[in-house]
Amino acid sequence: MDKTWWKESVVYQIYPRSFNDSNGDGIGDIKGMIEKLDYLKELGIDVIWLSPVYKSPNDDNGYDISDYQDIMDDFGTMADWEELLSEIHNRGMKLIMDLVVNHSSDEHEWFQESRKSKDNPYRDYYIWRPGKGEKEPNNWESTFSGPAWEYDEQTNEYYLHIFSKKQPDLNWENPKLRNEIYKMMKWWLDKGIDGFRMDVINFISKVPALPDAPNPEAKRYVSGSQYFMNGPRIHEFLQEMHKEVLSLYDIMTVGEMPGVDVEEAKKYTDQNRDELQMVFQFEHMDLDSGPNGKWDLKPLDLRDLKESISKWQTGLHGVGWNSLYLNNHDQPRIVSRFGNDKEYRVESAKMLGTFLHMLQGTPYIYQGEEIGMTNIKFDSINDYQDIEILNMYKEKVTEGNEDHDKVMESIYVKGRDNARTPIQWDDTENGGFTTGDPWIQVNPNYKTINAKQAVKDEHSIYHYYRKLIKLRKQHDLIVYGEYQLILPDHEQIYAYMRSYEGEKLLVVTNFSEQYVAFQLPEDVTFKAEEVLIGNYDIDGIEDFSSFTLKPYEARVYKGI
Ligand code: TEU
Ligand code: CA
Repeated sequence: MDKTWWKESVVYQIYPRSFNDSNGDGIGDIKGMIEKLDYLKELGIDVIWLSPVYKSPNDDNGYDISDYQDIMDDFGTMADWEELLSEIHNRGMKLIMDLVVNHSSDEHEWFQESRKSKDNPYRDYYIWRPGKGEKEPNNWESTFSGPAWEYDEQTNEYYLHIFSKKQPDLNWENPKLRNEIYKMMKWWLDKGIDGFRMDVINFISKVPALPDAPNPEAKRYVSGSQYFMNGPRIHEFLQEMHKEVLSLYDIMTVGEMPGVDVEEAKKYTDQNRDELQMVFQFEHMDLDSGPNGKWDLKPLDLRDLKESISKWQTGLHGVGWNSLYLNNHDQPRIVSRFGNDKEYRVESAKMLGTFLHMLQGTPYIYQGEEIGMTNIKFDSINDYQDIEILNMYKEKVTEGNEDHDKVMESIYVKGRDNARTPIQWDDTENGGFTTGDPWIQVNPNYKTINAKQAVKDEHSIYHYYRKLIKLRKQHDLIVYGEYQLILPDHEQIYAYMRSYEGEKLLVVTNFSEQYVAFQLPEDVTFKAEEVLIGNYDIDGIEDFSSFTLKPYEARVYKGI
């Protein structure tokens, strides 16, 4: 397997609005980020992924871009951004930017032109269709509730929007549009950035006929994802992008891809195919949902997690490359989700970190994960800010007849705002995030959970993460080793081996709050030589093949 810097890096995601506010307007900003770069360097981060900071009316917190080549006023100026880039580079870190090109904002100049008339030169930058009688062109549902089509009076046609109606989908069938995007990408790369995280990039090629999706339950709108996820021309488009842009730079690329499976991911990430380097896949994030989607709550069965992760670990080994993540700005906080944010917050956060960071792939840490930040529970729906949550609530409760309490419960468990409350820097008012009124309320647990406390306490999650990151730098085994699952049917223990050039790693993690006995299966050959890391004190290596795990305990042995 080829060795490269992006396989050996650890990435930290910044969600700008909630990171650090430097001027007291309640909104995180670029100057605020610069203030915290030393904190990230200390943590051991190699690459920063910055969620969108471009001009945007903020219908979806910056994922609706109205100018790809300018900075949002809330966040600062282009000069601030230039300073950020050079301060990141000065510290030996890299910066990757979010690339949101499945859709733009409806306030983008291209769309303003596009909607003017059917023969406007920008008309075909977007996806316009006449209605079917009084109805939308097809029955697709928007990710953020309601139809995926919006009627526009000016030309008596509808435009497609897989996300909000302020996020019209761009028409990748149009070579002019594709060239504009490539030009814009080069403009950023020429400024010296180190790569892109590509938003829903496997949605850009749609089945041209845009057919109705099967609808056996006769719902008003249904998901049309089979007609745009991994669509007919997706690999062609990515190969073209690679040729025109990506191949010209030594950069890192990761494609966010809902609905991608291992076979498809091999195609996207096989370096001989010249597409991308890695993908964010969603399989492990969907395991605690029932058949009716993310709001349909279901407890995690650890065996499902093992099956899924193992499939990806072995499937991409030697072919493509994995991304490793348990958190981002779209997911609830992992310690509240697969861990226990009450009695065992510190233990379970460290256990989950161990589980993830010892796998093969490039690890992503989402801001606040390194201090074990938890989900939020606002009493009132009015305190939530996320368009997905608000639209869903309106559709189900305000306009529908679902139970308020039941819907609030699903928001408490799965809502995206769980991950979007401001970073808790210290125990002063608003967690030191802002001196003003924060755009979304700070989690009241900031008095005990905050970065200042974590940095001071050598037993904190923060210092444990530092160690996990350092270990990856010290051992090629952790980066490149082959993965082997052990105890596939155990309901509490997730254990696996890694092996590389005669060295082995045994990772044993307890996903429960019980004391559980671990016994190394007889057909696994391993002899421990040292304890690499663990979240409880252990004496030494003597009992490595048979021991009792404490609640949420994690142990990593290195040996042969
Ligand atoms: O997310 C894409 C996506 O399909 C989901 O993760 C989805 O937004 C959501 O979590 C539904 O439950 C990307 C961005 O990460 C997300 O923040 C944006 O809202 C979305 O694309 C549109 O740009
Ligand atoms: Ca600010």
